[in-house]
Amino acid sequence: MEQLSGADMVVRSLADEGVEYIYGYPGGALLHVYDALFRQEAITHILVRHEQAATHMADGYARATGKPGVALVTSGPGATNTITGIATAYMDSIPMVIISGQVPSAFIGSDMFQEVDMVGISRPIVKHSFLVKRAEDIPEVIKKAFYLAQTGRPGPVVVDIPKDITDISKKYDYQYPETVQLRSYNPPTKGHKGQIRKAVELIQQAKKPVIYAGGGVILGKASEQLTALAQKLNVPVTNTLMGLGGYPGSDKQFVGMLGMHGSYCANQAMHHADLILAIGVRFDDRVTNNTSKFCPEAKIIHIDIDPASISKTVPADVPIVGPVDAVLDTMIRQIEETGTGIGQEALDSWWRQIHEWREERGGLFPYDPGDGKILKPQQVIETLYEVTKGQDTYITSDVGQHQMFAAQYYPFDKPNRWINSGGLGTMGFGLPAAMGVKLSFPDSQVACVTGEGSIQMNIQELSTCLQYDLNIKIINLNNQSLGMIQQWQDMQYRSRYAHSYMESLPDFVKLAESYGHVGMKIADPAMLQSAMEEAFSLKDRLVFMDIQVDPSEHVYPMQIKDGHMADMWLSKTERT
Ligand SMILES: Cc1ncc(C[n+]2csc(CCOP(=O)(O)OP(=O)(O)O)c2C)c(N)n1
Repeated sequence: MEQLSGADMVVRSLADEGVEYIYGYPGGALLHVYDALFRQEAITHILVRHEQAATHMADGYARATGKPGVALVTSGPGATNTITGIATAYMDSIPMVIISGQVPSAFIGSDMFQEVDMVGISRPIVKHSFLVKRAEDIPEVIKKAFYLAQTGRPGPVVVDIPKDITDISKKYDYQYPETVQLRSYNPPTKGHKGQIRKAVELIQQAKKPVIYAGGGVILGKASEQLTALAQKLNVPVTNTLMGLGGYPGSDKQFVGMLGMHGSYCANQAMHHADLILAIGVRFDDRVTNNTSKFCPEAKIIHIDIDPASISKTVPADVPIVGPVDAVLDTMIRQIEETGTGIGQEALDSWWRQIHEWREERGGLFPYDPGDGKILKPQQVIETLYEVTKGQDTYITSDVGQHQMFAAQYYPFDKPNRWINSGGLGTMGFGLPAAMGVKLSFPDSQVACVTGEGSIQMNIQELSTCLQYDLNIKIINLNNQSLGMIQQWQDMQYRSRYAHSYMESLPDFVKLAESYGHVGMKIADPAMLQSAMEEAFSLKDRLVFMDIQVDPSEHVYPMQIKDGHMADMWLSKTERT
């Protein structure tokens, strides 16, 4: 049998697992592993400038490819710098493996230099964690970590490895296991047929059905099944922020995103529905508004891989635990056998109502274009779509108004193309996530929609972009303020802008240039389209577009706190 050191086993196990990229940053506790990385070619290591960015890169890679992302960090501050990234992945159920160095086994608990209890600190935000005790265990632990990260409801897994265990002078038998056994971890492989039958019966009796589909459809690779089912039934579909692209955004059955900043049409449809087919969603508070007023007339079918998600905030009438693709396959087969059953007359009248809601507002997300002298953020996203549509484009975002504008105005027709931190809402996510995507899809367009607040949270990664030729496009919707905070301050604190105005901002053009990239500043609405076309034509350059937008713009609709789904502000002066 092949003999390898602990450090070499770590790297070989990752290669045998099929890992292509590791995003990392070295340190004392990891030097053996870095030496092993130096002596191999199977895996490409990307040297980030901050460990938080390593986790977001791994996360962006995972969201775009569907495969687990891998981050490698040293003990102590290296490990703690990953916490926000791990929590971001945990909240959105993203498969990720984080390998952290640890002080030598004999010194654990002695407050040694750069010692931190990584397993303890990360426990509430991981799917599982391992502290490796013997070098011989490394292959099996890594196999288990990947298995756990990507099966069932995916999530991040930490593998903490003390330095002595990776010692390059000691060798052990190496064999990467083909399978793993984990007692008491048996994620479901199919849904309960009887429950699916009950769901089909409810669908067949419905008069005002809506499909409410979330990130679970994308994670569960079930977009095809969702689209087939929705089109077979001819019912309206809404997506959560995490589910965008799970159903084609430009299809006529799509009524827009729902929830806090969802479309008038989607929120009305949900509120008045008599049946909600909830697929891979978690009835998040940013969707439901006050749960006691949630969809009063609706029966609820809830499909999810994670039994803990079912009836967590809103009780389900028909719960179905199982992988979304398999459950929908069975559901489609049953419907094909029995017919959709939905009465045509009732469905026609429901569609008439849906169209009325749509027309009443003049579209899904109408906005006031103003006098044409100042750029509106909505217009920037519409132009971004005009310039990139038809190409295979991935859009990442940070967190704030720009994120919501991107979600509302960029129709995503395919899954895995819209990449944002929905659950934790992590500013600083967008740039490194875009880098993880661009590495895996170098020929695709990758744009990061951001704000001047968020981009500064991981701006140092512009340096990594130059080193690895990550020629993404940064669309900075610069409103000179923490826009989403100011929106809330306008709406709830009589415009008392407590610490939400950025009195000093860098010259982003010079900043981009100093990192070796192209910077563009755009303030004139007439220049927007041509500037954006130019930026996207520079395929081998990173372009930072600093776009000056109307600082007084708000994101609408906005659900009214404690109301029902369809209680919304529709503009600064109108409410439902
Ligand atoms: C790490 C982090 N800190 C604070 C917040 C709270 N927060 C949410 S949106 C926002 C403002 C974002 O400003 P910017 O990036 O400029 O985007 P804009 O809203 O102006 O489009 C803040 C501070 C957060 N989501 N993440």
